[in-house]
Amino acid sequence: MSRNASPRLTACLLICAASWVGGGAARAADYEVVIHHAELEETGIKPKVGDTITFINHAEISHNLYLTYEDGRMETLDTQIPNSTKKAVLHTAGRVVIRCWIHPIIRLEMTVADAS
Ligand SMILES: [Cu+2]
Repeated sequence: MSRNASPRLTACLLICAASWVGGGAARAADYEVVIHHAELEETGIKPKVGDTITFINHAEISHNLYLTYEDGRMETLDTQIPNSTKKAVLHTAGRVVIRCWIHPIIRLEMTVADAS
């Protein structure tokens, strides 16, 4: 009995692992947005829920970016010194506004699509 159950379980695990890995790779993308002196690079990207945005500070000053989602939730990325990176995983569909606590002139807006 256990000789029959074991191959079936193994097959199931392989299929599950393949769909998880494959699905994950297809769903989640990684985008990079460069911060120049006092502006965020306009990328025109169209990210989805679960995608990651890496902010790269190429300015000679520190920034402190924060994301505001359409439902009002906010995420602050903390102080970002020159030549450092910060990552944000987009967790809600809809409009997201990215601004800097230190430099209110900095603003980038994007629309996050559903994951599916
Ligand atoms: Cu700033």
